[in-house]
Amino acid sequence: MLALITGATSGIGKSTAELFAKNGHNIIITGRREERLHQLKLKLETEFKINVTCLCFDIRKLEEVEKAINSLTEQNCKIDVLINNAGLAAGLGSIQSGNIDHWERMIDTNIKGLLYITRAVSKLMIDNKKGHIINIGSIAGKEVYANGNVYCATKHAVDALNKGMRIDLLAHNIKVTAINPGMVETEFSIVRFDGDEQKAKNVYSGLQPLTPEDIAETIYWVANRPAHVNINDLVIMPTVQASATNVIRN
Ligand code: NDP
Ligand code: 8X3
Repeated sequence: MLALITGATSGIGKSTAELFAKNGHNIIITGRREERLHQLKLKLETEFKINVTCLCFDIRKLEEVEKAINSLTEQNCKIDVLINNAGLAAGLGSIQSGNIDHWERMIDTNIKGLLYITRAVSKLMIDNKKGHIINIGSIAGKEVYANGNVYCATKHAVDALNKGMRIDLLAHNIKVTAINPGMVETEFSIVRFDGDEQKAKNVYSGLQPLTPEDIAETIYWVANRPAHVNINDLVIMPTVQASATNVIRN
């Protein structure tokens, strides 16, 4: 199985790359931080004797996405699984005082970037007569919380696209799955709060969040169901979290 994992330089994407590699699968890893991609490639190829292809690009830029995927076509790579993981939250502000740059980053990455790469890879999967697209949504795509407005909207869009893709790709033997996590401790909150590590730490203080490995295991399980089985949509939360805002802290 050849898996392409977007956003593999940290968090959920990195853990997913590690798990696929550990299980003997070749992988394609993407992200903007080239040094991290190359370090991960070196580590996984040495440790697990598999092939890792690095594609360094900004998923918000259509030409970069298409160039990267075309380079795979030239090498006749047949992608079995696309894991649409690259994404971010930027800020936590009210609709009346929201930061426009934050809004654009989220919309361009979580919606438009996901669309660009899905369009390019799904064509290859159609030619290959099979495939599996796994979209990383969020609890924020199932409900809305105060000041989460635009991030929640982008993840609601992923929820809708997940359903739309499944319908459009039905005739092409392509499975489509969404995995929607609650709190996972990664670089997510550091990015959300523009590098404020203390603010990020407070998000997870006094509770046990999910780990990126928990989500990687779920992705791997979903990708390994028998050919006739598709998992449509999963919500996965820490035991101490019931909704985006209902959590138990010590
Ligand atoms: P991280 O910040 O640890 O990882 C995000 C990844 O996305 C990085 O590898 C980053 O790579 C990549 N990325 C971000 N922007 C771009 C871009 N413009 N172009 C290419 N790659 C980009 O966060 P998580 O692992 O937590 O997030 C992964 C996904 O999980 C996201 O879609 C997030 O919304 C979702 N999620 C996270 C939850 C959480 O609580 N952590 C809960 C629910 C969903 P680089 O910076 O190198 O480009
Ligand atoms: C990340 C989870 O609750 O911060 O998607 O929106 S939350």
